[in-house]
Amino acid sequence: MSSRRGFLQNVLAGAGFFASAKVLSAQEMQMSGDMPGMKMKGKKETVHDHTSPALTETPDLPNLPWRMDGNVKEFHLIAEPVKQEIVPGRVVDLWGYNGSAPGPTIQVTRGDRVRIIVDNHLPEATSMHWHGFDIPNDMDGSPGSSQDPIAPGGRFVYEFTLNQEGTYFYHSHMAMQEMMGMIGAFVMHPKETYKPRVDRDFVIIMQEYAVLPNINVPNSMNMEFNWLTFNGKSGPANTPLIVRHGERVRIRLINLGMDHHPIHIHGHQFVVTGTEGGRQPESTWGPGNTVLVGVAQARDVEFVANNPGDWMLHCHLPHHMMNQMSSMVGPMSRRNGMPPGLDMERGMGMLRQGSATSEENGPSLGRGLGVGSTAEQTMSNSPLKAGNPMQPQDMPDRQRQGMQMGKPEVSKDANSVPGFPQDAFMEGPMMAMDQMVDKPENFGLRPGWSGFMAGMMTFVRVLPQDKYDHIIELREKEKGKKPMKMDMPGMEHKHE
Ligand SMILES: [Cu+2]
Repeated sequence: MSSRRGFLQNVLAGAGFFASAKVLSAQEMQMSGDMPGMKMKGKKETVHDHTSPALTETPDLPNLPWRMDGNVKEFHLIAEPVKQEIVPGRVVDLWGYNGSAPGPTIQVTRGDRVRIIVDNHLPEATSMHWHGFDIPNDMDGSPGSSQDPIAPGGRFVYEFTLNQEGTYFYHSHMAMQEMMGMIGAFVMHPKETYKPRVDRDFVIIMQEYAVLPNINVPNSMNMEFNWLTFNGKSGPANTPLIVRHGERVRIRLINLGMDHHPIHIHGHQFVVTGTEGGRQPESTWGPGNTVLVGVAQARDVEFVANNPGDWMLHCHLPHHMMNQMSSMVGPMSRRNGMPPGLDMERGMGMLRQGSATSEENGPSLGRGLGVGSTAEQTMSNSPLKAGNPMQPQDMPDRQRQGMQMGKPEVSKDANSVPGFPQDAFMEGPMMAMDQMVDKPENFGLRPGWSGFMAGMMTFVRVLPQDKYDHIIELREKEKGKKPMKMDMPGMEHKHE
């Protein structure tokens, strides 16, 4: 086995095939694209192939291209540090694959022989586990038992035949690396489509990060999280799921983090048609609109998009519908206002010991987690200045830029109501940034929408034909402006 692998590596390295996955051209991918539904029939494909399954779209993430080597479908994954822009202006240092966290989505068909070359460009050892795959033990990617970890700068070549179908994923089997982002979707399509066939097929991967203010690296030890992502983006930066009125839709939900997420859809009832173990028999399908996706689980849901409109799809944990939750820095914001009877220095909240980011005065996330927050804070949902909510000019330029900064509507006596404020400064006009997250898929949303879509939230936009066509047209124009994308050829044109 290992000598064959070594031989292969040499051949590939010699041929210069895999300096980077990005060298695979669109043409190569197209030529090797033997996936059902991907064949280009004539110049413009207008007719669906109703016997093969719909290809999966992963909003905000690319598909992983492949090449055929004989009868083997060959993929190349690079584990590496990445800069992931979670929302506009918030770039976080994560670890992922081929430039993103999560990594690109892999799609195969039942029966495929698959080879995946994994290069480790991380500063430490890693391993690649194929979650839920029925494959030989020495291909399982369990560090220390089925293989040695892949050393920094090293490579491991996995090869197996897949006789499964459903929603699977790949991830680093090093626990803290998982919390740095190291996962990607691995969809195994059936040879022939299920009935009823879905018209649209989406993947959403859920992750969570604890990123304290003024730092770009998540604290992977923390147990409470202030950035909750779908496919590496937090609302309102997610690209909505665009579907036509009347289409049957599948959404494949995958969760890898420290929390379980109850995912809820508005305006529709769905059925759970699959788990991380594959397809469920139709006799198990009961209607629902919220599905709990536990850690390391996948849930496929299907529904007919028979109710037009812009419908929220989101995790229903209240704290997962917010961005960047953290308490303020410094003694004034972390104690109960100005204490009476103290000298001016202390009364004003001047630091007497430690720094602004010390354990005592530093930023924290929610309740009792990590540095600086062993106790509940007796503080409200700032910013709080009696009767005078924070104004746009109070914000740093970077934040103000592109934000709409409308005034929240609060009653005259708001400050006298115990509990105020709750959402007044965390949701709504103050947080709206429609222009910052503008993209074709957001066209026509109600102005100010983005102020209410933080955290694990996106839309399923169920559109009449003309609106749908318009958005696809805008998307095409946008694509023309950008350099080459790594999507599979044929894929996005399929439904036009
Ligand atoms: Cu959640």
